[in-house]
Amino acid sequence: MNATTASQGIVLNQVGYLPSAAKIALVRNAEAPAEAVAQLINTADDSVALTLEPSALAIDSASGDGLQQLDFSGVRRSGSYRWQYGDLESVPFTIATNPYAAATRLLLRSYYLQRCGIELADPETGIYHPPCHRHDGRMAHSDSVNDAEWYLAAAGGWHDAGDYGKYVSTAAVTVGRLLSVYEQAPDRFWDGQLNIPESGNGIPDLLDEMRVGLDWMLRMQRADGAVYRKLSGTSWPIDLTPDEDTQTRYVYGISTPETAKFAGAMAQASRIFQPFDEAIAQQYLAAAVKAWDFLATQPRMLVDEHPGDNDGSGAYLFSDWDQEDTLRVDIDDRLWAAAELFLTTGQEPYAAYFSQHVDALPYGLFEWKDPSALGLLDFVMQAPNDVNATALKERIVEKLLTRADRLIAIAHSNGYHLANDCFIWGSNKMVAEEGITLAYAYQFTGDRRYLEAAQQQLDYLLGRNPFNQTFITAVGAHSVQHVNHLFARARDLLIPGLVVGGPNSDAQDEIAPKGQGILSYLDSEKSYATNEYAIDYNASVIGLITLLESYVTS
Ligand code: 9MR
Ligand code: ZN
Repeated sequence: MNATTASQGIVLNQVGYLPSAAKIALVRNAEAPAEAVAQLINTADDSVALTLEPSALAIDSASGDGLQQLDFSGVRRSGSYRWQYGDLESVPFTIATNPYAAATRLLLRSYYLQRCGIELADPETGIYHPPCHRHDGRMAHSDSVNDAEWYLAAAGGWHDAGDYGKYVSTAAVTVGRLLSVYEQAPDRFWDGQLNIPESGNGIPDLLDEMRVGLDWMLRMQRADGAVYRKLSGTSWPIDLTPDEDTQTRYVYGISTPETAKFAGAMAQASRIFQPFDEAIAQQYLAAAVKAWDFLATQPRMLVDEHPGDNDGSGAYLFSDWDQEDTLRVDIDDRLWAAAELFLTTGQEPYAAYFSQHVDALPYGLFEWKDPSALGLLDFVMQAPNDVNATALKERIVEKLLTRADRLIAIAHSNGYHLANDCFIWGSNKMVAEEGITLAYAYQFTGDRRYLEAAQQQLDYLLGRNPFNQTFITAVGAHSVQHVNHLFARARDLLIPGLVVGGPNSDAQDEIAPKGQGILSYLDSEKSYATNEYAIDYNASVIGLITLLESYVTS
């Protein structure tokens, strides 16, 4: 195959489509073949299910690809199919009532494989490591409550990403996104779904897994309610398995953004765990209130950061690499906390903070840099409908639709119909989150244009992209192979169900091509800035899939 043919092909969602979904495959860079029509072939008996003339060629300026659409949304019959157009062929894919069940399970199960402080012995994949990081952690610096000799017992939780650091910011938004979709679609998550050690305890496995993150976060709270930001070593544990990473691990300073995110996730968890475990629900609420009360003593954003803090772990703060305006303030974090505390307690002071600040913020992209959108959304979905709340909800939905309309315009302006045109670190998570916003726009209006655009964000992540590749390990016919993950690299493992960061023009790793937008991506285990996995990336993709599935009524 020469370079030209490598960039030719038919790309689509390799996992498949719900019967009612919009289904649009893309023909890439075809030279006009002798046959004028493309054929959708049913792989069961090689019969032709549909013939279609591809749409007129359009050049996608983002990738340089010449693209033609094959819109087969009208095909609803369950089965296994592939597209053929001249010499070009797609991978086989399905149309099914539950096409994403296996992928969702792998995506969810990945958290179990990321657990820290335990011996990992997974009966399904055979992945094993002895107990790791049991002595987490020592204080990195003295502060007003604890001195540097202090040992803060904070074993447990999840390794954040391909490295073994543990961070409150990503743990909180991961729990936040997943509990939010659980609350809206509880039937999609059940006990025994994931085959994890807690399966069979009467509690949905998703909630059991979220407790791993929540209970670790509890340990990161200081006696006065403030929350420490992260726990990690002082150097990156390259080539080491988790148990081989025996360096001393440190707890780094408190901050108001992390304290607020902690309060948001804990308050949310409190009401969701209430029917299952009253005692833990009370504990989560007490922790959330204590965090909020600490914030009340600190009206200004505060971050206890010292030189060298980021030598062996990520910053997750305003930094050379992350310069969004929302990282200069903590009002976005506090808004999420206020929303969840109000929804859980019904108490006035939280409602007052929320309604006083809600107009200061747009409906943004939910992530560690700005979690406010989840507070807005959960308020719309969960707040009781009294007069005040109804008016507020209308304003929030308006904000959301303003964003969704902008997303539709962006999606129409590029050939892969991406609602995100900002290719920075973690762009895949941004694509998934914009898909979630579009999905809610559909839910609030019934306008299928939003639903179709939401679907196309998932299609991109699952293979309809310039790489003809899914961005999730072990999902789809051509899945990402060389994920940047220290454990996987050290043992040459394929850990299934990991979402990677995706195209990143800054390509800080000096491995992926720089400055090429959607093409700044490389499936290389060395490309930590485009091909690393992180817990929050998985949460966004699980959220998008769950919403798309939950809208299907027939
Ligand atoms: O996902 C994070 C992304 O939003 C930031 O831009 C980037 C640089 O600060 O960091 C990403 O998170 C990484 C963390 O800093 C260190 N461990 C791996 C994380 C995923 O790549
Ligand atoms: Zn560990």
